[in-house]
Amino acid sequence: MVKTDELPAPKGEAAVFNLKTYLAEQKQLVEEALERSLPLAYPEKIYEAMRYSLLAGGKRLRPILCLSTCTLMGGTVAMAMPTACALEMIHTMSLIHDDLPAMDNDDYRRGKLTNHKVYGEDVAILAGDGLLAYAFEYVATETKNVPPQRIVQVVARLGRAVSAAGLVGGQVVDLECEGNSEVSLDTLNYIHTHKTGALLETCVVSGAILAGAESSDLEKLSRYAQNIGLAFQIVDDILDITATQEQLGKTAGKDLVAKKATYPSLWGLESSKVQAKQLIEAANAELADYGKKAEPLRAIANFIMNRDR
Ligand code: GRG
Repeated sequence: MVKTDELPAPKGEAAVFNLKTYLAEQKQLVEEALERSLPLAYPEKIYEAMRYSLLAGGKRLRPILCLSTCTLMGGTVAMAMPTACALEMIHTMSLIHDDLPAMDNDDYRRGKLTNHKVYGEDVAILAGDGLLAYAFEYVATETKNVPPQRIVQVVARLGRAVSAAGLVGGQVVDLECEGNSEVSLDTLNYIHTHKTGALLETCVVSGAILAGAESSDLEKLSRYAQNIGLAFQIVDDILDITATQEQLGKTAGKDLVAKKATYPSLWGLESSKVQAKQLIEAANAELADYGKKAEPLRAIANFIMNRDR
């Protein structure tokens, strides 16, 4: 049964009904697929730790973006679901590692104790590693009715997104900038286009590749994704200031305490909102050629702007 009340209520009247229903249905499909993707096995401890974080909820935006783009480009949900699950495994791995004491050191994530708080740092590191490796295995072994050359392209994209050219690179620069409130806009953009944007772009582009999209479509969709990726992070920085721990499911107000450079610290809250809105408009402009079919991607972009967690 779809529990729509578990989703954050988007603001804006027109968006409420359709978007909420769409996201709730897609989320439910993803939750069921994730539950099936990782059965408990021996050694139970590591599978439990992996499942603890993978099945802890979250908005499931990354898999939903992958599924929505695949269907927009003429593919099916079934073609994209293994990749959608893999993207969530990779995202979850990055959250587990990000929360470790050696990284961002957080006690709460998705409204629950972080993985290392429950299983210890050693098992949490391994749970992240296990999810990362399994993501690649899962795409390669579970993707059906898709030409192998498209699957290889998706695997390559996933690898790049998590590599030093993606998440890892963004995280390293973020760590280097710790305690430095003089970080330039270029550096801040580098951190977030890599830490947050690279995986979001891979979600969108992978869905399109699986459906056999033309390179002109891939280019438009990449630009859509880059714009929503940056907007997502700006909103994340705003919510760190304006939302509560209950809303976010993780510690709020951390950026201010750590004197971290953020978009609001560079631009102020109001200008940050304006910038995020402009990025969402630019993202939606990339979808102009697809008419009504692109409604889910437009709605997701608007949701990213208006989310409250
Ligand atoms: C070990 C290969 C490897 C990489 C790890 C730790 C790390 C390198 C990178 C950090 C990446 C990171 C945590 C970026 C933040 C992205 C972000 C804004 C997460 C929050 O995403 P939401 O709001 O969360 O979609 P939910 O819980 O809804 O899924």
